[in-house]
Amino acid sequence: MMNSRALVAFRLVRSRHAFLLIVLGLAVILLSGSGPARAQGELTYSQYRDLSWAAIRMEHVTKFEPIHGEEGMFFAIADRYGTVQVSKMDANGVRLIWKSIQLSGIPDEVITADLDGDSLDDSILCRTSNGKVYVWSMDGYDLLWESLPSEYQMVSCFTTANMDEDQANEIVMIADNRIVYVDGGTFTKSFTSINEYSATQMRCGDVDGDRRIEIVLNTGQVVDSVSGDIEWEDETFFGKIELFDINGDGIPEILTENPGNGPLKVFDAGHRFEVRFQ
Ligand SMILES: [Ca+2]
Ligand SMILES: [Ca+2]
Ligand SMILES: [Ca+2]
Ligand SMILES: [Ca+2]
Repeated sequence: MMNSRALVAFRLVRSRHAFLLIVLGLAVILLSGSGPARAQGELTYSQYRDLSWAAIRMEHVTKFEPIHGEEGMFFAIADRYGTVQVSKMDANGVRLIWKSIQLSGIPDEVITADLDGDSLDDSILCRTSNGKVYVWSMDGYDLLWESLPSEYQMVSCFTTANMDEDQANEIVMIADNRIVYVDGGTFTKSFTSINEYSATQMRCGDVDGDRRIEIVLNTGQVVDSVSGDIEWEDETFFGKIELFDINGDGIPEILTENPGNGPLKVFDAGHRFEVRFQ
């Protein structure tokens, strides 16, 4: 009797021991697997490079980081059939996350932007051939704002920048040849220029270091953001422009080039001359 009970107890201990060993073994497998599994979620270098090139070079493609810190990257594509689609790319591939409603017109450009002014992108913006602008939240893809159907015939370019005192950035655009600001927090129109402009690309920045933001147009005008008047237009820019502080002095230079062929020109707007790198 005692012997059999001792045997049962021994078997019980042995089976518990085996059970603990199995649990321990599984834990080791899971833990050792969790390292590589996490790493596998991130994009490969070539995935990231290909996505970046497409997003930088194409006006119908833009990319953004997951806003809750997940692995991978998101990108939005504005297709010719009138929708904006968001997909997620990671090491496992690409999967569609969200598709917009049918938009009015054919998308001309999609961008991501920080509208609340905390320096982190929070919104996806699209302008279409019908003069419509749409804004969606990156967190849930709610439609935050759309311009009224007959408000503008044509929105030829847009960007975002803080054009006034409040923290929210403005949507800055050329709508029916006038520079228009729409507050990115309330989506109310806060400025319409009297002068008309015909640019197809615009960038905003304090390009002369006077602590007032300028609007730089690819037609060659540098426009004061408060009055909407031209500050400088001695030079004709090429088709594409970017603002970039190329010498690190805190004031962005105006970089301009033609799509396709031709040279780069760099302008110092403060001194109103072309910068020569020689
Ligand atoms: Ca933000
Ligand atoms: Ca503002
Ligand atoms: Ca300025
Ligand atoms: Ca500079």
